[in-house]
Order: sequence, then structure tokens, then C-alpha cells
Amino acid sequence: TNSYHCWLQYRKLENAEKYSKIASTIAVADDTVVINSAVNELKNALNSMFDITPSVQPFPTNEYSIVLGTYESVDLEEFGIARELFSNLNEEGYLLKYAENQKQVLLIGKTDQGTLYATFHFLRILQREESIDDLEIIEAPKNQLRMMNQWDNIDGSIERGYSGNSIFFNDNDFTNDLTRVRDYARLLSSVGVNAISINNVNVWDIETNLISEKFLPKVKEVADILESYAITTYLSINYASPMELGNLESADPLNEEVEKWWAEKVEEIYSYIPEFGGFVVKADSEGRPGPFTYGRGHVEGANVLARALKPFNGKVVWRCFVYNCLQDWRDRKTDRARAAYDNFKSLDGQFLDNVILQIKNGPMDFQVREPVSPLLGAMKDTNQVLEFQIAQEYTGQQIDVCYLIPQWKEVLNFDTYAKGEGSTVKSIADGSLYGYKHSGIAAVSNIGDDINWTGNTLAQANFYGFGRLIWNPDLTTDEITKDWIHLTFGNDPKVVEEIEYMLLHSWRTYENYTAPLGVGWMVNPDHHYGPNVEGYEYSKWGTYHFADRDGIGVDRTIETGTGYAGQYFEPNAKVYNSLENCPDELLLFFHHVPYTHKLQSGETVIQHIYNTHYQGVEEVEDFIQRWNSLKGKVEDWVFENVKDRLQRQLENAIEWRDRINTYFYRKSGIPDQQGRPIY
Ligand code: BDP
Repeated sequence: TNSYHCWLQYRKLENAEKYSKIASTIAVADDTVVINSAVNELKNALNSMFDITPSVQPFPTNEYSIVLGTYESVDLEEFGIARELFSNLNEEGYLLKYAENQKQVLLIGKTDQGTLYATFHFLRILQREESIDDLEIIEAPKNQLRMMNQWDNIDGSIERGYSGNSIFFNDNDFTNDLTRVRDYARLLSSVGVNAISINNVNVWDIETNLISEKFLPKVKEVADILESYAITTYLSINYASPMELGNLESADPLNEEVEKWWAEKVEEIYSYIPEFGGFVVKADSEGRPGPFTYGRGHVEGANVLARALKPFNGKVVWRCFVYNCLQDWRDRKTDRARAAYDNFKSLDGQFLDNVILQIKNGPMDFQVREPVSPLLGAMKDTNQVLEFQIAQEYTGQQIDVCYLIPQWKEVLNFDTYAKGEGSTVKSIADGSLYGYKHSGIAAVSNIGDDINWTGNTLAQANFYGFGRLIWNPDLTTDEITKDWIHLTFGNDPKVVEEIEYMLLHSWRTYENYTAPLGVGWMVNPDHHYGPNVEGYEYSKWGTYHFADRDGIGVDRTIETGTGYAGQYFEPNAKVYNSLENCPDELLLFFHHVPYTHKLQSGETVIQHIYNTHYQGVEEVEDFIQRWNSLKGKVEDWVFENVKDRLQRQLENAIEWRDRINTYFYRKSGIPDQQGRPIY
């Protein structure tokens, strides 16, 4: 199936003539590994889109050509371009320009990395058959670190993976054939991702050895492939490594032997991989070891690693997903939502400057609807990176279609008011609000070794959209979505219209038939697919909805609740704290209310629950009709793939609807005003 190629299909062009002048020659001004990757990509793409074999020549050449180089290797003055154009661009920026003589298309990076991105951008233009007559585009990424986190285990399984096994690991080793790693690198760099951690954040016994001589040669092989697409490799580490690998008696970050062990370990890693990026660390979280064991905190914990990495320009990505996962549900004052802020806020300014705190977008855990984490923006002297989850753990597991770009846009545009009005999350992530030295956006990957990478082919849109969006958070959802559909499915207007409709409505639809009004959870424990209203209600994870016969919701107000609402800057704190002003979609996240409470929409909570759950199922039925109308217009394999998953989505939605509606009907005793059947 073509689905393997995702948005890099390089379909034959319908109107190839308009570019044919320049498409037969590639003129190359530099010889670097990254530029060679760009040349190869371009060669193969032109071959496939134009059905020609382009000749590759050194620049300069007199031929009509596509020129690949950097602003240092190509004499721009000769093309009437001022070099200063590049002085304001960051290292990853580039220029695309049809030279005035109309003989050369210039793909010019500030560095070779920029050239690679320029090439992928140009290929998008060709595939979408846009005019190049007035081509002049200057681009640079807004975010510095644009990172993918694999949750791959070395046995080949993937934590929260919904599309097969790992492409990196198999049977307690790296996979023999790294072809797919190379193709993955192409997909990543085509959307501008520049860093990756290749193993799960939960590092168990064998994975601990990834930083040992047993595996480092293999890590190097993988890192070389990724590096040839300008992607820096990171590893997740086990905080207890000094004990497990070094036979030390402790992993206390203030112990001198431990400090020395890390310093030597890091030196060893860099002797294999000079371009190594650093460590991703999940410490003192969900049973993983960390500095707490020794009476130390996150600062001491992270800084010992940072000191070791510093001489090599390495970074510590320290995750803030830290909470008490063994809490007593009867203690209503313990609130998991508070945890990240309570753990980290007071540590501002104490981390070394190569430490970056990685913070999930919401305070709980990637639910379909959560408020933005109040920790984002709350530490002005500490580097922060935002974490999204592309893997659809709580959003349909790549069976149900749930396009997350609209959700991420809302997060990025959210105003934290950290430094007054306009302190958006995107301005925190891009480092501009506080002048962070390092910052950016990371996400949990949704790919595996399924032939189409993502299980449901429509889930490719989340991967693509993540890359494009974090390159430039100001792109509109519409632009990103249209690009993905055209590149993946071609230009048939009916196909574009139906798929766009489904994608753009799918997040709301998923929200409609699952947990209502921001309260979250209500999923089956452990695997997290499908409804189970009380699945997490009486357990230790801190994930409750407190539904009883009188009402539902978590009181997180300042006066009578957990006080979580007070973690926000004003006016957000006031808005969330207020029953009247709290947005409907987050009402039950912040307030415990009777079922008859009237929402801002005018509906009661109970009637809203009934309505949205009927509506959610109807919307999935509508998606099915829309998709069925595309039979013969999209590749058969893809048609069947999505059709099959939509059917499973419908079953899932029905089950959710019936369980939720029945549960709340029985609890509240209030019938549906519209008299629809409740089972
Ligand atoms: C949760 C997942 C769990 C991860 C954890 C994390 O259920 O598998 O290990 O997040 O982010 O969403 O560390």
C-alpha cells in the first residue's frame, strides 16, 4: 500500500510541464551528509513525480536546475540576493526562490539542515502543484527543540503503542534491518522534527544497558542514520544506573562516586556518538527510581546529570509527570492535578542551564479535555518544554479517529497571563516570553511497524500536523489539514472535503461520547480503551469524578476544594474558580455540581450528558457514510483500513453512550427530556 509513504508519496504530477524546465538537473553546492540526504530525496521524488532521472551536478552549472546549498556555499549576490537576508534567520532557516533569470530554483539553507528543510518544503509545493513563478519564501522554525519521544521497549513492544511493534527494537536488541529507521527519519525531518529519544521513558532492566558498551555501537548506528536527516538522538535513562550498571551502592546525586560515574559514563557515550543529544529522565514517577530515595530533590537529581553532560553540550530533559500514584481515594484533599506545580514551582532558578523541564500539556494525563498545566509559564528562570501525546492513548487508540491539531492549537494559544496579557503557551514554548536558553515542544510518537505506521491511516495526520504545527504554531489548522490531505490523497475535491470534515469534527465527536465536561477518565483501567465509569473511581491513581446520587465533578476551587484553581495566574484563577464563569467544557474538572446545574449553554448537566452521547454516536454514523462515499476514490487498502476502524469506533461509541447514559440516569433518576431509550 502507498500508505507506507505517508505524505511523501511523490505521486506523478498532473501538470508536470510547468516545472519541467528546472526538474531535470540538481546542482549541489556542498558535500555534507545532510545535503546528500536532501539530494537523494529530491532525486527520488523528481523521478517519481516527473518520470525522469535527474542529473546531479556540482554547482555552479549553466543548466536549468534546482540548486541545493547554503548561504555560504552559493554566491547569492550573483542572483541579486543580499546575504543579509540570512543574518536574521536562525541556523535552521532557509530561502526558497526562483531566481530572476528563471533558470534556477534556489533551495538555500543557513546551514545544511536548512537546505534539507527547504527541499522538503519545495517538494510539498511541487506535489501540490502550486505555481513557482513568484517563488520566494523565507522560513525558520519558531521552536528550538522539536522532539519525538518513542516509548519503545527493547523487547519490541511499545508502551501505549497502537500500530504494531517497534521499528527500532526487537527481541531484546536493535532490529537488524534499519531501513525503516531511515524512512522514519525522512518522515520526521520532512515535518521539521530535529530530535528524538528512541526508548521508553520507563527504563527497565535491559533498557538500562542502552548506555553501556553492549549497546552503544548500535545506538551509534541508529544515531548516524538520524543525524543524516539532522535529527539528534537522545536516550531515556534509568536513574538507578550507577547501581545497576556501575555496581555502586547508591544513586544519590550528591554522592561523589555517583557524580564521577555519570561523568565517565557520559564521556563514554560521547566517544561513540559525538552528536549525542542527552538524557530524557522520568524519575520518582510511577515507581521509577529517582533522587527522592536519598532525601534529595529534582534539582540535585537533574543537576548531577547536567554537570556530566555540560562539557559536550548535552541536555537533560527532566519530566515533570511526578505525582503520588499511591494515594488514598478517601482523602479528598489530595489532588493529582496539583502535583506537577507543587513539585516544581518552588525550584525555579535552581536548575543548571542545560536542564529542561518537560511538562505535559495538562495537569492530569492527556485526556480528551483538560485545562492547560499551570506549571507552564510559572517558572521564569527554568527552561521548559511542552509535551503532547500523539499516540492516542486516551483518545481512541488509533481505532477511533481523533484529530488532535485543534486541541494542540488551543493549548498553544492559551493565555497564561504569566507576564500579563499575551503570555501564550506558544510564547513560553518558543522561549520568547522569558528568554529561555532552551525550549520547544516534544511529543509521544504514534508510530510502529504497521505497514502504514500509525494503525489507522487517518492517524498519520496527527504525526504530520504535530511537526508542521510546532515548526510554526501560527499555521492554521485548516492549512495544515489541507496540506496533509492533498499530499496523502491527491486533489479530488470530494475526497478532500469529506476527509477534512471528518478530521476537523473528530476531536469534538470523541469528546461527545466519552467522559463529559472535562472530568476525564471513566476508561477501563490499564489499557485505557472503552468505557468504565468507575474503573478508576476507588483506586490509588488520583483520577476521580466523585459522581453520586446528588452530583458530579471535582471541587478544585480555592475555598471549598483542593485549591488547584489557585495555581493559575489571574484572571485565569478567578475564571476557573467561579461556577458562573468556568467554561462549560471544563466545568466538572473544577467544580462539583448537582445534575440539575445549568450550564452556560442553557442545558442542565444531566441533559448535556444525554445529548452529547446520542450526538456522538450519530456523528460517527455520519463519518461512516462520508467515508463510504469515497470508495474507489482512495486506494482500496486505505479505504478498507479506515472503514474497518470506523466500524470499531461505532461499536465503541455505542458502548460509551449506553454505559454513560445508563449510569447517570440511575444515579440521578432524572429522565432524558427527549425520551430516548436508556438501557
Ligand atoms: C501515562 C501512561 C504511562 C506512561 C506515563 C508517562 O499511561 O504508560 O508511562 O503516562 O508519561 O499516560 O510517563
